[in-house]
Amino acid sequence: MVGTLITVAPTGAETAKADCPQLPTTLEELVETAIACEAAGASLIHLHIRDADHQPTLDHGLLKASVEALREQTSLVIQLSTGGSVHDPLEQRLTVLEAEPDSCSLTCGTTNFGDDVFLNPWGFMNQLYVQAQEREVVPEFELFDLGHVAALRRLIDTHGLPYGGKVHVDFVTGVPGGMPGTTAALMAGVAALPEEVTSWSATGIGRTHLPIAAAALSAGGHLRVGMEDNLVYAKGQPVQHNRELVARAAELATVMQRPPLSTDQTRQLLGIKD
Ligand code: KMH
Ligand code: ZN
Repeated sequence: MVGTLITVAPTGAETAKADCPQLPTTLEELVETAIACEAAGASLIHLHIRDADHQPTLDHGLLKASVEALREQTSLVIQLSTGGSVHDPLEQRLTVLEAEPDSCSLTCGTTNFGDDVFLNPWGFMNQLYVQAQEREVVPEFELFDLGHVAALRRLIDTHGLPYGGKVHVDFVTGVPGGMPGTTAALMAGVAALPEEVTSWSATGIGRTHLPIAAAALSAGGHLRVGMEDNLVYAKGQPVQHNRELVARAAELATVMQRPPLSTDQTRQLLGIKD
């Protein structure tokens, strides 16, 4: 497909609302953000939600309400994070799919994450993989490191293809402890991908956001942008709204002759059910 899938990851689990009041944390803010980002060119939303105190939560009722509100008010593909925050227990992360998203993240291995550890043991990945197959949810495989590519190979060999028959991966680069946000590291990851992979995207954390977007576009990849990954638009210019990052990504993609995919085209690309 010649166009570009633009994913927006608007909130994440790491930034405190107190430190960044423009971070969308309430359902109202999330819906407003999603509508604006869809209009700017995003076709998929990678979602972490917050509770009434703006703290990351995996509460089932809140997840379900968020999925329903976004489904009602946008046509975005809705991807729930199963990564949560580094403090979320594995058992609770396994309940996320009960909220019936279109897609879910599935990180292919444990990684150092700043001063913390983002835990994804083999047994957990397997349970999530099978649960996604059974619930007809399309996983997006998050690759923070080259070793995660090997784990993806092992998952496919063990369980066959995911629901929908497509394999989409997202390189999350530039996390302190994971693969660096450099073109060389990204290209090493792309070169190592299993042949079953049908599409890939990439994001760079912090100052690697823009260079990784440019590298991904030039190599035929898709883009993930958003305040989960980057809070600075340019030097001295904090991001005020996720729309700014999506609009810049859409502009870059269009200049590269790969304009943003529509939500229908993204559903087709990823094998999401209608
Ligand atoms: N918040 C990170 C610890 C995911 O969404 O699946 C994990 C994360 C990955 O953001
Ligand atoms: Zn996430």
